Amino acid sequence: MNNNNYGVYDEHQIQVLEGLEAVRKRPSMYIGSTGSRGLHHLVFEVVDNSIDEAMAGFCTTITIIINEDNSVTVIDNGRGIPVKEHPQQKKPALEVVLTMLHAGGKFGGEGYKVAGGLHGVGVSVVNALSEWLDVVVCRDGERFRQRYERGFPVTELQGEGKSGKTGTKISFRPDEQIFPDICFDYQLLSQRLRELAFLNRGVKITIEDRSRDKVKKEAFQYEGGISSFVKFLNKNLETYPPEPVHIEKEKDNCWVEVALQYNTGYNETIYSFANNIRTQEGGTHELAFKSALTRLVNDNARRLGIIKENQENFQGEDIREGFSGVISVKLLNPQFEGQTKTRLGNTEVRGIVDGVLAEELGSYLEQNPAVTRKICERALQAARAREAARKARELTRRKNALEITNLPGKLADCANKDPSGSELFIVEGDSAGGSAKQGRDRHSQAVLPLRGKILNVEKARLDKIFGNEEIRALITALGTGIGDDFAIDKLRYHKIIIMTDADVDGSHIRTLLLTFFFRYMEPLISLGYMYIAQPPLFKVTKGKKEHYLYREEELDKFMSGIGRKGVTVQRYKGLGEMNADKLWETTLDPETRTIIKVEMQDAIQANEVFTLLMGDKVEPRRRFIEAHADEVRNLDI
Ligand code: 0RA
Repeated sequence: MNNNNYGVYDEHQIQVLEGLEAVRKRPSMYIGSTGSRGLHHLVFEVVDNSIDEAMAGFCTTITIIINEDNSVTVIDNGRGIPVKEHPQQKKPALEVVLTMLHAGGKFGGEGYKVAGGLHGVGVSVVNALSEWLDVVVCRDGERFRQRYERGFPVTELQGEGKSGKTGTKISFRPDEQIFPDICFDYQLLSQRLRELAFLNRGVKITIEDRSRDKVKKEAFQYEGGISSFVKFLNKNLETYPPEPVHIEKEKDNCWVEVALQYNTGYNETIYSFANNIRTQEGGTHELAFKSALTRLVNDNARRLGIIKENQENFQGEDIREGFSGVISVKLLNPQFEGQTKTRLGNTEVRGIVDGVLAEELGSYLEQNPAVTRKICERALQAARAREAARKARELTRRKNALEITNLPGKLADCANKDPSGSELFIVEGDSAGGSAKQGRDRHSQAVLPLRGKILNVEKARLDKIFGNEEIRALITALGTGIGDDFAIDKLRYHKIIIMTDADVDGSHIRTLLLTFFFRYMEPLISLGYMYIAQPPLFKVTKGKKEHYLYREEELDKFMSGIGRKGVTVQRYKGLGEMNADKLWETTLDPETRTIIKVEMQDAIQANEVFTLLMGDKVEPRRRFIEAHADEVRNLDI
């Protein structure tokens, strides 16, 4: 494998090899994991470099292709990676960029370079973790190409003749020695690429999937930038003002861009970004955005006499009912903090964002009195509703205290009362629930069936979920309470296992449950109590022998291994098709089953799918107050 072109190993080259060797030895240090997330990180790493070219003003189109052999190609029309000899390294700059750790950074001429988190580790990491990587650069009137294997150059940098264009094309195949499962998720890629297109106004980003029977292709290009993003969030909803408020300004070397628009729904949706990275945990930019909005609306409400002299200010949440906003900042040295390194920590950003909004949003509100009045009156309603909801909640809490020990009737509890040895299966559908109740180990396994249909119909709104009897049963069964009342020491099972069908409905229900747990019982996930069951997809019978297969890909392989004669294949469409014994054997038995632990990232992604993709299908949310009023009524009966 050492067929690289180095005649002599000088110090630098040895360092290079050691660097890439370190990446291959401990890939997770560089890309987070070698699972699906890490795999997709490779693509984003290359795309980030193209985006840097776009941010620097040199690139207008980026194309991402998933090829038939599961390699990926990223093409941009930026300046092209420099190819001339690097003065210190004495070899082509291209080779330096592709083989030296952290050499991805532009030589001189800093743009808003990303630092921190897992981003910006450099294309050399992608190179090190690829079975092969093929790079083509058009630059200086010529076209160049070089090929690498597992980080080592296996050809010289070759000229391929004249070219009038500029740009970079990188194709790579992730290394099977590093990544156990090389399967790209089109949805995951396209969601992020759409986001990047919103964040980088005008850049055309195309994604194409050639790895499946049906070729898929989408192109994203938004002249409105993050205003288009806000419109996307508010799609199909009634909105005001008709066009989002759009603010952009550079201050003290920090580029601030904000877009916002209200809708007549009740959700608050804020997306914040720093250097194109979604800051899931918020940070100084988001805090400043919220506090400036609160202050400005309160000031205007007083000025317009909507808040009277002796009345209290609106709270932030009152002002953000039905609010959709996006804030994107770009700065030189972003500090990413927090559990998932997605909170912006730079303290100077607070004052900058506050200043920009005070000026720009301040004057917008003054100059558009009709919109401002509408925003203030809306906040006034929300404040009143909040007060009423608080009273209703207090009432239900007192009532609940009296009947706290009542476990739900649908729950088939286990005999064991020690949480550390107890499991709860949350099962989709009554019939599967029935099989699970029969097939389980009654000592340690409890079963709670959820009526899938009902949940599926109501998936649109989280607060409706509280009105759903099945979900209330789930909350009671777990024993912890929710939200502010959540107490982990009351948890009745230390394994909570979601078991849904392997179809679209099943995946919706799983997404919904994960989102629910993420928002209201987050410690269940972060402390590692949540799991996903893995029921088989196929039963293959040959003679008396039965085999269970758990993945789509396994079937072909398996069938060609046993010969097709006298073989029947049964596809399980739902858990309900399996009898109790088989369910135990394949899915419940702790000795033989596989269950997958839910990671925070899974939940964050579920939440994202829920808010972003389902956000456009939502029906108007029932008021919080109504949900609570219902509870009070039910309890009175
Ligand atoms: C190093 C320096 C410059 C650009 C790039 C690398 C670069 C890397 C990638 C990766 C994918 N597409 C890319 N495009 C550019 C700066 C070039 C200059 O100063 O002319």
